[in-house]
Formats: sequence, C-alpha cells, structure tokens
Amino acid sequence: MSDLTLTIGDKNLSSWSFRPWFLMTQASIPFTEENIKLDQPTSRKVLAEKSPSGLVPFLSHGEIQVWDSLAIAEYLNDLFPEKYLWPQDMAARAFARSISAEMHSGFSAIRTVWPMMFTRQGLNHTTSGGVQREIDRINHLWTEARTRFGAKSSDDEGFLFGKFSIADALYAPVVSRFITYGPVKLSNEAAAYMEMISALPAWRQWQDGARAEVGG
Ligand SMILES: N[C@@H](CCC(=O)N[C@@H](CS)C(=O)NCC(=O)O)C(=O)O
Repeated sequence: MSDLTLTIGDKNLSSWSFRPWFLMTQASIPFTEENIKLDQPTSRKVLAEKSPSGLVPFLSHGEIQVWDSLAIAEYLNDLFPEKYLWPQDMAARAFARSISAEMHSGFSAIRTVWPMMFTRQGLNHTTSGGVQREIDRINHLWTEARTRFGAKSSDDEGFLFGKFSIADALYAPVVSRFITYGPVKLSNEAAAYMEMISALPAWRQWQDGARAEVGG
C-alpha cells in the first residue's frame, strides 16, 4: 500500500485528473487511487467534504494534501528528484515549464468546445476559429519541443523532451481530445508524438478504466 493517495474523477471525463494519474503511472510512482464520480447528485457534497478545493484531482501524502494538477506535479518532482520529472537540461526545462504553464492556464476554446470524452474517437468535428488557432499553437509547441529538444537528446524515447516529463502529462488530455474530435492536421513530428503517447501502456490502462465506466 503506497503512502500516496491520488483522488480523481471519472476517467472518461476528468481531463484534470488524467494529468497526475498519467504522470504517476508512467513514471512508476506507486499510489493508491481513490475515485469520486462527478456529475452525480451527491458529487458536490462528497467533493466539499474530501477535497481541499472542492475539485479533483488532489493528492494526499500523510498529513500533506496537494491539490491542482500542476501543484501535484511539482510536489512529486520535489518528492522524487531522482526521477527528473522536469528535463535536466536548463533550456529544455525552461521550455517545458513554459508550455506546461501555458497549457494549465490557457487553451480555453479547446477546453470549452471539446470536453474530454476519452472513449470516443474520430468525430471529425468542424473547428471554429478559436479552436483552430489553439490546435495550431499546440502543433507548433509539440513540433518545436520535439525538434529542438526531444529528437536531439541522447536518450530520446519520443517524448516532447526526449524522456518522459511533466509536460507530456500536462498535454495528455489534448492528445485524447484530438483523437476524439479529430482527425486534426498536425506536423509529422506532432502526429508521431500523438501516436506514441496513445500507444503507451499507461494510456491503455486509463482507456480501459474509461471504457469500463461507460459500459464498454
Ligand atoms: N485547475 C484545477 C482544475 C480542477 C477541476 O476543474 N476539476 C474538475 C474535474 S476535471 C472538478 O473537480 N469538477 C468538480 C465538479 O464538476 O463538481 C487542476 O489543475 O486540478
């Protein structure tokens, strides 16, 4: 039994929950998973009682509670320095932190118009101006990360910065949305990145959980 407990919402819907869960699972950080079903008559009450912010995800570590997906990622980076959850190279780390913060505080059109529905694929949704601009920005960021840092690193495993990092976890729900509402037009680098992420065992594990929630 791990002394870290991650409380999350529905796997099919909760994009914020997916980030720390994917980070911990992919980085082989042991944790106990606790689930709160969202959008139920009792959800708000349960969240208000259990979660410091009234939202998921949150992480409990003994007496310490950490909420908000980015704060959880930073806490885990402090707790497991040997895992290098941010890239080691300073320029790569600056870029990784910038794009992660941009993800965390931005991309509101994609978030609003394309809510995560993990189990759905290929809806071929027509994009509005705002959504298309954000897709283009993400395509640019993924392409730049891969070409400037990932592909050039000596131990490249196909992630944005070569080895898996917090940035990959932060963008994982975007990969899911592109699969659900796409296909979207991406550079070869960005398309290969998406394909690699969505073939990971951790991805498949979350997908199985999402499928089980919706009954198949
Ligand atoms: N900025 C927060 C956002 C958390 C958030 O909005 N979580 C949603 C689920 S994805 C939630 O708990 N909603 C509660 C509700 O729907 O009642 C984070 O990064 O963790």
